[in-house]
Amino acid sequence: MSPRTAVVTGASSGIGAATARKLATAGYHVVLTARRADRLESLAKELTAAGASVSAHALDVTDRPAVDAFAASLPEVHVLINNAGGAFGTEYVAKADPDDWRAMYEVNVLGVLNVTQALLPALTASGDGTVVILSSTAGFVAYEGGGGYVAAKHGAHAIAATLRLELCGDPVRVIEIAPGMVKTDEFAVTRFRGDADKAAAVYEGVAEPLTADDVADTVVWAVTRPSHVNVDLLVLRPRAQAAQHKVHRVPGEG
Ligand code: 8X3
Repeated sequence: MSPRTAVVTGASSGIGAATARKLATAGYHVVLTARRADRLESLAKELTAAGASVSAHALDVTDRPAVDAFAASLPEVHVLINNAGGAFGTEYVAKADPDDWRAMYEVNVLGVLNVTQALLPALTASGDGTVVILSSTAGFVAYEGGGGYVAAKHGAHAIAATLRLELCGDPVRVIEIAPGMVKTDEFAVTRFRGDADKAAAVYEGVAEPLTADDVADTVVWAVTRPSHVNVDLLVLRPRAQAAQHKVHRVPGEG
């Protein structure tokens, strides 16, 4: 039997790269996509050398014609991991730049729409498709300075919830994984526009924030449940984070 094909967006780093690695280990043919072709190529090389079946496609999920061309190039798709996303800026609503909000809506909401729409025919034709949307706890709770990201992730949650209703009766399940505090190389640095000190302060004193591997583990667990089992929505946080504003910090930790 040929391996099932899984497409991962934002696969060049963080949760996307970790998920691609684990899907490859689980026996999937993994199609790596992200904007940064050089990083994709090195991940593809690493996985191929380890015996995995992978291919790499440079792709910006906000570029619809490129997404359509990418979809047309795939012979089959069984699993789509909508992971590409990000937060840009921490300004309060009163001061936020609409361009940042637009960019967050583009990648976190329209990016998911673009790729999901383009691959849905193939996912349905597979007879056993799975769409995963990596949302965030920001899809459920607001916090100061989070405005544009919170709005966008509420949008990502809305796509998952709506699509699940609309696909009821079709052979495609829709899984939403909503992580809380995850320490990755890039998420907070991007949010703080490259300010590594401010990014590090997010995790200060937190003994064990989630890692990209923790989230990838959960994504792959959900995807590999039997086809009739749909993990609708899974919220994942570190033990030290009981709620968005309730984070246990110990000086010297983290
Ligand atoms: C990232 C989690 O708390 O920064 O999606 O919104 S949070």
